[in-house]
Parts: sequence; C-alpha cells; structure tokens
Amino acid sequence: MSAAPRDLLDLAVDVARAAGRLIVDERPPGLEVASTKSSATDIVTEMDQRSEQLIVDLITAARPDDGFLGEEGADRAGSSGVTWVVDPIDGTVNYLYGIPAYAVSVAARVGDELVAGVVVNPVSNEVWSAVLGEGAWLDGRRLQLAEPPALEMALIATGFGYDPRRRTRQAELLQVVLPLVRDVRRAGAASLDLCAVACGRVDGYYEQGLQPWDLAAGGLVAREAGAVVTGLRGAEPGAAMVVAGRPPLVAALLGLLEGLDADADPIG
Ligand code: LIP
Repeated sequence: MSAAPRDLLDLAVDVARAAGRLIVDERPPGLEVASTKSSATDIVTEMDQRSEQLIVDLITAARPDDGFLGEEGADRAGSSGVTWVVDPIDGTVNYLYGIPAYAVSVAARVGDELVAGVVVNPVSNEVWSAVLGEGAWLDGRRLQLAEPPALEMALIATGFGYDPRRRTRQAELLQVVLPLVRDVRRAGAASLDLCAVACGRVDGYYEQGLQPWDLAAGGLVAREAGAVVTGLRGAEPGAAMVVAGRPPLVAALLGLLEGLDADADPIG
C-alpha cells in the first residue's frame, strides 16, 4: 500500500471510525477505571486499551511495517518510515462520565512530518480530517477559517492537566485571561478543541501539558483550515504550551501568555 498521504488518510478514517464504533457500542455498563497514570485522576479504562489495540491491529494488517506512538503504550519504530500517532480515546474522563465530548484521534507521520490526520467524535459521528498542503474537512465539507474577532470578543477554549501543581498554575493564568476575552470553554479533549478552532466553534485555544497524541491530528486539521498552531516564543507546539487560532488572535494570545511566562513548567 502506498504511503501517499491520501491513502494514509483513507486508512486512518476507516480505522478511527471502527474504534469509534467499538467504544460506543461495546462500552460496558458500569464502566470502571482500569488503572491510573500520572495522578489518581489521570485514568485509563479497558476501552482505551481495547480501542488502541484495535487501531494497531487494523493498521498493522494493512501496513505491517509501520510504527506506532500511542497514548496507551503502543510504541513501535517500524521500518517503512510511517509512524501512526494515536489517541484511542481523547477525553477519557468525559468518556467515563458519559459526556459526549470524546474522540478517536489518528495521525500519520512520514519521517518527522505529520501528513494526514483524522479526529472522530463517535457520538456526534463528526469526522474532521486533513492532508498536509491539501486542506481540512468536516464531514467532507472544506474548512476555511474567517478572520477572528479581537481578543476581548474572542471565545477561547482551554484545558487543565492532571497534576494539582499544574492546575494551580493554570487557574492563575485563567484568572488573568478570563476578564480579557468574551468567554472560555473547557470541553475536555484537546483534539476536539483544535477541531473546534478549525471549524470556528471557538476562536482560539491554549493549553499546557499536552502529549504528542493529544495534538497530532487535531493540530493538522487546525493548520490546514488556516489556523496557526504554535508554542510560545516561536517554539513548536508541545507540552510547554499550545496556542491555536487565526494569526491576529494568536498574536494577541501569545503576547498575553508570554508576558505571564505561561510555558514555565510548574511540575519541574
Ligand atoms: C486530555 C486532553 C485535554 C486535557 C486533559 C487530558 P486524555 O487527554 O485531551 O485537553 O485537558 O487533561 O489530558 O487524557 O483524555 O487523553
């Protein structure tokens, strides 16, 4: 199977839809926490593990030489040059509580470059997809962002980590940001926040503490829709900070967050 970005996207969409059906149709009644990771609130359910296993199995069946980087531990180098960056359930706490704001996020990286990505909300059945240099789509409709409002009229999404020290710092930042913007939204899944930027459901987004699988596919969708996705002080978007939106609004957000040293790591 060729590594053409479109072919990789088609496989990603099929696989993400299948994992989406699995986590909705086979969600056990009385779903429980299977284990925890960085803190007692950073949880994993059996469905996170089953979803990731299904994604790895389906992609390996189609492309046996590819590598993986998955939230639940899939970590294989591969020999084809293609690596799949996978979040089997982004928004796991929402999933546990039955809040319909979680997603399956799958991105294909060729070398160091993300070339295709898909984010599926299996409850709303919405599918955001993107191919590097070719655009972004929501359910097949091309996404192209309009000019954003000024900061004081902007709807901003953000999120909070699982470590109390980081949450304390994020609350301090929010105390400064909140009076300066229209309002804030906390959906609970970075991939959906970035897709919300891409389709204009929010004007901007920022969050500290994201992992590669949280932002791989959603970041590509946002960029291909015309957003900037960046870190502070010209850094790449990553754990230190992710800021996304149209350039003028991102410039205002960067000025604010850089002035607050928002990328300083409170965990050390
Ligand atoms: C979640 C992120 C979200 C963040 C949560 C959590 P998970 O990922 O998507 O943006 O605020 O703390 O990290 O753990 O549900 O895959």
